[in-house]
Amino acid sequence: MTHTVRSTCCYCGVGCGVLIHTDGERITGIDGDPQHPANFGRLCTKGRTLPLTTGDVGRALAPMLREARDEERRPVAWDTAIDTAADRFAAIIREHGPDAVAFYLSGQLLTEDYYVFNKLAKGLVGTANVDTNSRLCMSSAVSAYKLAFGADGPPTCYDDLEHADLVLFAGSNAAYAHPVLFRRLEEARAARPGVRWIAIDPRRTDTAAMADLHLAIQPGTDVALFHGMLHHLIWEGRLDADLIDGHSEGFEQLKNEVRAYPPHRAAEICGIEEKDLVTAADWFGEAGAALSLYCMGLNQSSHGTDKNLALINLHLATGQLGRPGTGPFSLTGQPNAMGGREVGGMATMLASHRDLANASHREELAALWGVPAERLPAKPGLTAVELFDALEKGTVKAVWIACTNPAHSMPDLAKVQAALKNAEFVVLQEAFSDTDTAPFADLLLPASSWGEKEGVVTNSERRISRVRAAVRAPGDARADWRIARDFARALQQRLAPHEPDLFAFDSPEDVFVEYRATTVGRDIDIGGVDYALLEAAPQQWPLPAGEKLGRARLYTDRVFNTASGRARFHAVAYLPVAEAPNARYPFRLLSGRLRDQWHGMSRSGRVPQLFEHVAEARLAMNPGDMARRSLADGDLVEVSSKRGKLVLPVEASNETPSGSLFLPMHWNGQFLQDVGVNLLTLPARCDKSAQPELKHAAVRLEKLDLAWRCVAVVAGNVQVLLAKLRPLLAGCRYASLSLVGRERPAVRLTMAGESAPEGWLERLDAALGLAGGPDGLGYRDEKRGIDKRAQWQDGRLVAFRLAGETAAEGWLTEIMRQGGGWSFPRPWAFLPSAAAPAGAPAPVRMVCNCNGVSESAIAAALKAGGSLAAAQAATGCGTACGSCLPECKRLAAATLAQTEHAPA
Ligand SMILES: Nc1nc2c(c(=O)[nH]1)N[C@H]1C(S)=C(S)[C@@H](COP(=O)(O)OP(=O)(O)OC[C@H]3O[C@@H](n4cnc5c(=O)[nH]c(N)nc54)[C@H](O)[C@@H]3O)O[C@H]1N2
Ligand SMILES: Nc1nc2c(c(=O)[nH]1)N[C@H]1C(S)=C(S)[C@@H](COP(=O)(O)OP(=O)(O)OC[C@H]3O[C@@H](n4cnc5c(=O)[nH]c(N)nc54)[C@H](O)[C@@H]3O)O[C@H]1N2
Ligand code: SF4
Ligand SMILES: [Mo]
Repeated sequence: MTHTVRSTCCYCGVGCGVLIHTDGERITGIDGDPQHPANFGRLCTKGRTLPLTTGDVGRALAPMLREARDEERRPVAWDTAIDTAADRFAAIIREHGPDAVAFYLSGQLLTEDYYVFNKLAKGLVGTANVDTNSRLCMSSAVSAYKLAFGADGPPTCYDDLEHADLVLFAGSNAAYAHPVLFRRLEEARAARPGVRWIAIDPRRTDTAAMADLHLAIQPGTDVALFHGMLHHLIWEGRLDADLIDGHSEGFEQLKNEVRAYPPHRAAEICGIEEKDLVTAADWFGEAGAALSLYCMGLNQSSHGTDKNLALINLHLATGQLGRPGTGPFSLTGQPNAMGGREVGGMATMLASHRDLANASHREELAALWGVPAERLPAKPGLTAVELFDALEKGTVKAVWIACTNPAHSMPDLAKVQAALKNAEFVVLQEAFSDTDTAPFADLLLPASSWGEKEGVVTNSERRISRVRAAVRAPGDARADWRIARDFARALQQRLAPHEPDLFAFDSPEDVFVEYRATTVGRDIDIGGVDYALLEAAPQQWPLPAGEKLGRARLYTDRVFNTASGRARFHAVAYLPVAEAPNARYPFRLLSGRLRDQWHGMSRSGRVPQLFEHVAEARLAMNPGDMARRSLADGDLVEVSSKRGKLVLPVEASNETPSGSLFLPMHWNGQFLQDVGVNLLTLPARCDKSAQPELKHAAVRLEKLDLAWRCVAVVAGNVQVLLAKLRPLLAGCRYASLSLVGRERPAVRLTMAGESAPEGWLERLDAALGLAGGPDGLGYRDEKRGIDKRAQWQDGRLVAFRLAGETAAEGWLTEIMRQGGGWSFPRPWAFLPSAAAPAGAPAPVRMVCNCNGVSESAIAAALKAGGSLAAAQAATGCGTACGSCLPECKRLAAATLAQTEHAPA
């Protein structure tokens, strides 16, 4: 029976509502929920392709346990898995105390999952060693909101996107990372002339390219910029005296601090023109409503909290908050980063915005939980980086990791790998079985995932939405809240058998009801919320019992959550990045997101069409820097920092400023020979938020001449092929996997080394089934080290593998991408040159992924129609999810300018 289930997208913090279509067994389709107030029916590329990521392949299907480190894991029954885990944890806790164990969670867990884990750690075990990947993501925003306003949480809502006259993107590439919000902003700007955008980003991102003013600051200099802007506004007298005098404290100290940042000096620190800084300040000061959207460019810094505070200072000083279209709006990254903060899902907080250090907060919570107040830790536990350090040192002996992939996403990965190797017992609760963390797990627990689980998530605007199951989980996978509950009960039997069952939950709703009780009377009071209400319509917090609607905006009355009720200015000083470029490591390495991939790609990396925007890992470099170093597109380089090195091809990028390099965070050991960018990053962190400086590391480059290359492209079941090819990556100097094509997708493996590794080619051919057959052809020139194979089926090229001479890979790959149609003599597959034979399809760069429209098709339609609107009507580009609209607009500007200047 086909039916439709309302739920929420599991990717980003926009929190789009979705309608999942199912035949009862499988998820068959998806649409944006027209009624959901985050997206009103829109979805981005990632959301639209979610059904393609479901099914059994690649999933963790049964609990897997190994008795000893050098053994293979073997499937076990759930009872055995839970009892073993409880025995191991209980023994360690008895012998070494509660702080010898730790939990490492995720902003992608649902609120109920998160709540159970936190109660388990803080209320049962009595440790605050429960941190999450939000430490790598939102913790600077949390610290700054608390310091400035007295409580965590953005004072803003999505409606503000439509009311803002000035939108300031600070360290946010919303065009890629929050696409549906970006669509709303584009529409708002189109509807209301006079709306201005400023983007602050060292790179010329799609977001920056669309802005009216792009401040391409030197990485890490945001505090100087915001202080310079405030200096100018103070000088111009554009301040809100009522807010400063009547509702805040600390302005005089800030004013003193800011004296040191006249615009010319601030601009010099930032490496921008003084006039641009002044323009930005003027626009901010003049705006009827100024809204800042900020994200990892501010947070992921050793001064992340200060960057946030300096921006909040600007809003407070000019009174740009508490009204429609105004406010400092921290965009959350993960779908439930906010929910994690609500339930106290970090080492530095307790449930419902309570503080560990506050004795009455501990007593309140202990009473609600029915546990002795002394059990609740009074001091912060280990934050992410500290937690893995402690595992390495052996002070923490067991770790429970859920819904995150730290062996890819943490900084300084060599250390994290050593920590996971050194741990006595590692539990990993994962939906997929092939992640970079999985090999370290002594116990791998299969989790159900999107489309299979129930609960709630809170998006960037404090809005709680229901997440609902449409199908049953594959294999033996179980819901995260349930795994946490079963383990918690088993552990309680061992540690506190005489206390009443602390985890008497029979459903996620039971958990929600208990969580709700902890919020009553707090700033995030959701006493008026239940599942039924959320199913009718998602709600913003706070929403206390008796009220009908959540609060869209906070601090509208200028009363803040501090003891005095006043907001606090913070006189922070600008400090440079922790690791400045130097003679040995002259480049700054930046990292961040691609439009169509999600983090470690365990989900998005299964969808061939999500590789069409960016096909493989490449290090983006400014063309001028490349020319100075005699580097050409595709050349292999070894990029290294003090901590590690990685071999990758370089790619010319006008987005990347001279002196900087950019590597997407996504690529990892499932797609590359090594775990990716975080081999190079550093563990330095913000002293207020403990958030690491993932965005800036000093690195150097060395061109490599790896003479022996091999390229293979093979069509078929890409999941099966990926699994077969992954073991071939490790040990190569350079190797990269990606997916190619759409209707007849293929896997592509590129590899380079000094020579062919012993037996590697034979293993490759065996994995790909290229060992021969009637429709296959081979070519070998042993003297020159050349070995090529190709295979056809029903007149189509279905596989080729070139070793030792790979020049023809470009056009052959293009043929595969376009379905394999072959109209040449077969031996032409072994032509030595890069030039495609006449009749071979021209290379296609896909811009619009939803409708499959290429760059050249858009350019042709632009030339024919004379406008973007005409091109859209002709090709459909950018008319589905709109993620490619910024790129379409850039193409239109370039193509139409060319046609105008072309001689008639
Ligand atoms: N497609 C996609 N969307 C996602 C995600 C994904 O994996 N894929 N992940 C989600 C998550 S968890 C998060 S946290 C968000 C992240 O969303 P964003 O923070 O918007 O994305 P990033 O690309 O990490 O970083 C944003 C920008 O910060 C810039 N930057 C680097 N250093 C500095 C600096 O010193 N100052 C300033 N002002 N800018 C700097 C980078 O050049 C980059 O363009 O995205 C969410 N959405
Ligand atoms: N250099 C650099 N490093 C970064 C960043 C950066 O910008 N630069 N960004 C940082 C940021 S902001 C973030 S948020 C982190 C993200 O880093 P991670 O949290 O490591 O990223 P994911 O790959 O999303 O990991 C989530 C895991 O949970 C699994 N999973 C999916 N659904 C479920 C489920 O329902 N239950 C369970 N149990 N598992 C599930 C997925 O398969 C996946 O392996 O990376 C950080 N690291
Ligand atoms: S913007 Fe895209 S990824 Fe984010 S919630 Fe919406 S559909 Fe999902
Ligand atoms: Mo994040």
